[in-house]
Amino acid sequence: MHIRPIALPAAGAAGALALAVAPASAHVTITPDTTAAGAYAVLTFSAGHGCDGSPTTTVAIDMPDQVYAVTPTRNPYWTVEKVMADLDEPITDAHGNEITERVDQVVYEARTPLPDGQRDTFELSLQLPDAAGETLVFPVVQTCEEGENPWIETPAEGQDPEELEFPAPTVTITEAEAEGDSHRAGASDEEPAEPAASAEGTGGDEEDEDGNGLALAGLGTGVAGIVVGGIALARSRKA
Ligand SMILES: [Cu+2]
Repeated sequence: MHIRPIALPAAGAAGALALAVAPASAHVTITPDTTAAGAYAVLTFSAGHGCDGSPTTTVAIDMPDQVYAVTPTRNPYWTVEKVMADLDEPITDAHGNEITERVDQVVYEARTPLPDGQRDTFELSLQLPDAAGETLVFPVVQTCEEGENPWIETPAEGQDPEELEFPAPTVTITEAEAEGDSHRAGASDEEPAEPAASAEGTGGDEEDEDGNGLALAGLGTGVAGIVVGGIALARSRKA
């Protein structure tokens, strides 16, 4: 229903390639720049056609419950509005701020309707939840001058998603990236071993034990100055 034979004259190699992936690319889809758990991602939604030939006037994107904050990218052909919803219970974000509402929906409304046969994209910036393996569903209702396409279907247990007429676009979250752990990654990449890296090679607790050892050695001498020095050294090593 969403693949029109009339699209084929765009033949050539590109046309053949497009045909091979047509069922997915013709729908409303999401291209994420990252899928890593907890990462800040830009999700690019694309609408590849209107409603049975009618130009698109509104694209309303529902946010999954696990997403609280969204920053939509401006698009000169559309106005954009965030529809907020109160949370049942306030939550505290990573900066310690109390959050009482979340973005429930992002609505793009066309200043100039998007003609059928042309595509446009809508970018949403948001933090992916720390939920590797979970699939986020973003139901989209595409409204046209005549009719609408409710991209809200999800496959039933065991059902082939390709069978759906109006599948909701989704993003499946993958394992978090090992960012901020770069020195560990370096250690396993055969870079010159730093003292900390070699300590890790013989056991993760080595660093703490070093610190305790210094403090105890200081106590053993009975000289207060050395104890203080040992503690200071232990602290500086931890920092
Ligand atoms: Cu389609």
